[in-house]
Amino acid sequence: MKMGLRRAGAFLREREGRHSEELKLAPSGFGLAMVPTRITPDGTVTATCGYCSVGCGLKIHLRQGEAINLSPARDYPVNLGMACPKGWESLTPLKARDRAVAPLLREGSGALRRVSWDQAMRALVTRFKGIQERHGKAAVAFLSTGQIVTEEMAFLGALAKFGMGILHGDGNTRQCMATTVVAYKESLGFDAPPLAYKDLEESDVIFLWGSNLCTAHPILWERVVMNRHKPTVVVVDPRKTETASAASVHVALRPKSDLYLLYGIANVLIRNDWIDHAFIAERSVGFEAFREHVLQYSPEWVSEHTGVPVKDIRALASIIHRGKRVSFWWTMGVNQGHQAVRTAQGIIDLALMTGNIGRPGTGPNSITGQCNAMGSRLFSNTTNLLGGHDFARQEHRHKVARVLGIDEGRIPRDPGLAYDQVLDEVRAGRIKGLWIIGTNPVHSWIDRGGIEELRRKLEFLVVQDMYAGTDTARIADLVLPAAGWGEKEGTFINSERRISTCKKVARAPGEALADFSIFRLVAEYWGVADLFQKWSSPESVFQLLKELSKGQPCDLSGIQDYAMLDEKGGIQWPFPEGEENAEKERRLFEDHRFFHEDGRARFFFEEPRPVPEPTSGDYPLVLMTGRGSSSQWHTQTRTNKSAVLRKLYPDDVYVEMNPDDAAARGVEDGATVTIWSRRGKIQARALITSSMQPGHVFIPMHYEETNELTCPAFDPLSRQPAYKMSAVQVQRST
Ligand SMILES: Nc1nc2c(c(=O)[nH]1)N[C@H]1C(S)=C(S)[C@@H](COP(=O)(O)OP(=O)(O)OC[C@H]3O[C@@H](n4cnc5c(=O)[nH]c(N)nc54)[C@H](O)[C@@H]3O)O[C@H]1N2
Ligand SMILES: Nc1nc2c(c(=O)[nH]1)N[C@H]1C(S)=C(S)[C@@H](COP(=O)(O)OP(=O)(O)OC[C@H]3O[C@@H](n4cnc5c(=O)[nH]c(N)nc54)[C@H](O)[C@@H]3O)O[C@H]1N2
Ligand code: SF4
Ligand SMILES: [Mo]
Repeated sequence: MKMGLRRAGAFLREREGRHSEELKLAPSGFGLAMVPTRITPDGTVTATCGYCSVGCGLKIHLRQGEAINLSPARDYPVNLGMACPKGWESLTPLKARDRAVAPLLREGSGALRRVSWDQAMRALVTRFKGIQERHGKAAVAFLSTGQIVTEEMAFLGALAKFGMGILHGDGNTRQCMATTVVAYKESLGFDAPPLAYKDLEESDVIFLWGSNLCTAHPILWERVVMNRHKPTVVVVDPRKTETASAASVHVALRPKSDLYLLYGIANVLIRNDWIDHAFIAERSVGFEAFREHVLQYSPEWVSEHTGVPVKDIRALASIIHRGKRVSFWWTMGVNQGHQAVRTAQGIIDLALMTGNIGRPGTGPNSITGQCNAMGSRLFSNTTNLLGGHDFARQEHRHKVARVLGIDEGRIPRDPGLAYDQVLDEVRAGRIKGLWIIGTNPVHSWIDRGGIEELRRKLEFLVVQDMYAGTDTARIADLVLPAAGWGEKEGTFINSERRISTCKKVARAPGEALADFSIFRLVAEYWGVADLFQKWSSPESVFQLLKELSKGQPCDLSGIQDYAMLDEKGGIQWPFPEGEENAEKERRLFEDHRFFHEDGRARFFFEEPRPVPEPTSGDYPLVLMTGRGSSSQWHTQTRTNKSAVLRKLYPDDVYVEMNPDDAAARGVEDGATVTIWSRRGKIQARALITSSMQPGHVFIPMHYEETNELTCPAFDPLSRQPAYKMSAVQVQRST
């Protein structure tokens, strides 16, 4: 460790020397050099938006290398000159007053005190190493994010698992995309969303399943609007959302009855022989068993479970049959459930049995959530070994060790525990050190009361965030101030597998550092900098990621460098060496060859299981949670910094409820109500609306109260939390 510290001192001095020019400019003396890379003649750079997974291109207008304004990029293939309110307001949260500007360490007195980076790093290393020495390597874990650049995710994953001996690390993508990952891997052989956004313009039938596209992916909805084929848009959602209101057909099924509906539709398709026999016979495995299974799901029986009329179930099958190019898009209404993987696979089954895959306007298409959820799925070294590899496969460990130039013995043989299991280990007293990066679980984790309780069990909690005032940073022992989007370089991967760049167009405040630089410092102080000599800058890491991806379905090796990504407006994977046409849209499976060894896709199915927390006399209402408006982002650490965005949504928590439920409780619109579940009790303002079915209520996830109510249930295969259904009661507050 001594060695590590000495080197670290040298590293800091070297940094200061290297950036002396810029240090004179930066008031704090710490921000990294401005690198106004690849500025176009009009004085702008295009950077990918740092909020949602649509990945819009934002044209940043610069003065002396620093951002002064932005506008949506017109020549960018994703958004074609459009952006939602969050995108327009991207620069505002950088200037917020509660930015974390220096490391903070909790003193004996309990207060957080400003310390130097050297003190912060010594504390991190001493405390985490001490815990590992006393309780074993597995006693320290990390929880990360889908909102930092791929190069940083890969660095964290490699540093933690190959350098620090950490066995368990997971990301907030578990809350979001884990279901899709398992579903695609099992069904198609790799975590490979087949879509190109253009498919939204080319379908004649579009199913949006458990997706509120207008609110959560507004620019993808614009792409639907651009569709010239007068598509039939079907929205499957218990709520009449903005998206459902704009659709041709709204299927208001009962919460978590999707599996029945999917099998009911499959039943009608099979009984009418509306299926693609050639595709099924030549390109898939397991259809016979699937057929046997769904033949039990008569429309009448399915109607009883879903509340969807028999004639509507038949009509949905008929819509699919009549469609020439049918695409199915799903998000959290599917992924966040107690049987989510099988539900996602039910959607994939429908696409496979009708041959709606590998052609324009088709596909079983999962839309990702965060700006870099796809980067996290492939390169965070959590569920997958770097580059979409498998920890359990010797040849994969060997390849990764060779590319990184490290000893193969450093690579664990399994991916480690999932998010909820990490927290269970904390509860059991076996994990005592936790490093949280770019996520705010005290607000966002299911049943947040549970997680606050865990704080007492931890000996040392490190939180690395842009803001010192987040719910999670406030309970940390050590806060590491991070630069945010716009203050650093790297790449994101969006929902259509497009890799594109982020730009450094602003200085991080005070002593805040890019996550990348923080990971470099940790490597130095931990004494493992030797392992990361090749990891000198985001772009050098990008070169490593290219090498790691070679031969994988997500091969990026044909992309030369960041400049090429900029020139082409991002590039979709796969783009192997030798591939020439970067502009071509890359829809997967055009040759109907899937990533399983035999090249065939698989059918999966399962008996629907009862919901984990059914309603009852004491808790008669179903609580659903999700996105509230296009101007709010998650736990609001960023979006609530913009006065413009704040005007576009209610400040305080509200609950949407049906007029009948409100009347039965004597609740008037705007009244304060008390809502309670088996876990907690909150107050909210009632918003009475017929967009809710009787018996259902909805609370947006953006308010810190919401997860006091949610029921900690998980899909057993993906371990994704089932945020979409808990049992509650509502009463007028007295
Ligand atoms: N403005 C904004 N945009 C965002 C985000 C944000 O915070 N704010 N977050 C991003 C992220 S990380 C994600 S993951 C995506 C999420 O994007 P979405 O998944 O579209 O958003 P949600 O509101 O979580 O859930 C979608 C819908 O699922 C419905 N639903 C609930 N239960 C069920 C059910 O049992 N069956 C079906 N079929 N539907 C059900 C809900 O009523 C809701 O309308 O959004 C991304 N975009
Ligand atoms: N009830 C309910 N709960 C939910 C959901 C739901 O539908 N219902 N949805 C779930 C889903 S899909 C998701 S994705 C999660 C999201 O949950 P979180 O990940 O907790 O939400 P964010 O607010 O995006 O948290 C990101 C944190 O990273 C910080 N940050 C931003 N940029 C950077 C950076 O570059 N570096 C560092 N170090 N920090 C940065 C932000 O300030 C913020 O504190 O919530 C989940 N929780
Ligand atoms: S749709 Fe998503 S990527 Fe596009 S501007 Fe809005 S938040 Fe950013
Ligand atoms: Mo998400």
